[in-house]
Amino acid sequence: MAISVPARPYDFSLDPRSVALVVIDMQRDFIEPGGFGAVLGNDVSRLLPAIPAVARLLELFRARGWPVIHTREAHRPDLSDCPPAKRLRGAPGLRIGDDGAMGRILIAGEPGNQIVPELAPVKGEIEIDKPGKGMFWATGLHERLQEMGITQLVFAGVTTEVCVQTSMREANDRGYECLLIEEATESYFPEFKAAAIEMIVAQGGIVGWAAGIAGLEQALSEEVAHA
Ligand code: C5J
Repeated sequence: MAISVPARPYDFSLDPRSVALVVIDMQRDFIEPGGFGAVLGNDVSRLLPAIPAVARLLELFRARGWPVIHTREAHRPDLSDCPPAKRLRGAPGLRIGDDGAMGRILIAGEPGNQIVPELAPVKGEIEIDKPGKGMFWATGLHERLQEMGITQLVFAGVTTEVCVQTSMREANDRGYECLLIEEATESYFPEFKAAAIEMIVAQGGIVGWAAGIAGLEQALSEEVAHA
C-alpha cells in the first residue's frame, strides 16, 4: 500500500515495492578539506549538515530492506572518460586528475574519492562511479533500476544544484517519480540550494517533490503501526 509523505508541491505517494534511495556524491572530494570542492575555493564545511541527515535516511531504508544506491563523481585513472572540456576547466594544478591532498582529484580509487566513513555503503548496496554530474550518463544505472522494478527515487547528497539536481532532472525525464529530502542535501551556496529546491517543486512539481526528513520518518513509522 502506498504511504503518503508530506511534501511540496503536494503529498508524495511512496510505493514501498518500487522505491530506492539515491545518495549522490557524499565523497571526501567534496566534503573534506583538500578535495575537489575545496580546491575550487568553496567552504566545504557548508556540506557537513547533510551527513547526519543522510545517515537517518540510510537507517530508514536499511531497516526496511529497501534498495540504496550510492554515487561518486569519479574518473578512470587514465582520464579516458573525462572530456577535455571538463578536464581543462580551472587553473592548472587544481584540475581533475591532478595531485591533491587526498590523492588525485576525482579519480576512482583515490582516498579523496571514497564516500565519507559515516555513510559508507554496506554489502548489497549499489555503488556507481559516474563520469558526469548526472547519475545516468555513461553508468548503465537506468537499465539496472528497470530490472529491479524501481520507479520512485528518494534523493539525498551533494551538491544540491549540481549533481543532485542534474541527476533528478535526468531521472524525471526517464519517468521516475523523484523526492528530494531537504535536510539531506547541501550546497556550498545556501541560496543555490534554496533556489534549486524551488525550481524542482515549481509548476506543480515539474522536476519532482521536496520533503522534510521528519515528515518521511513519521509517515514510515505510522505505516509500521498500521501494518
Ligand atoms: C560538483 C557535485 N559540484 N557532486 N559535483 O562538481 O555536485
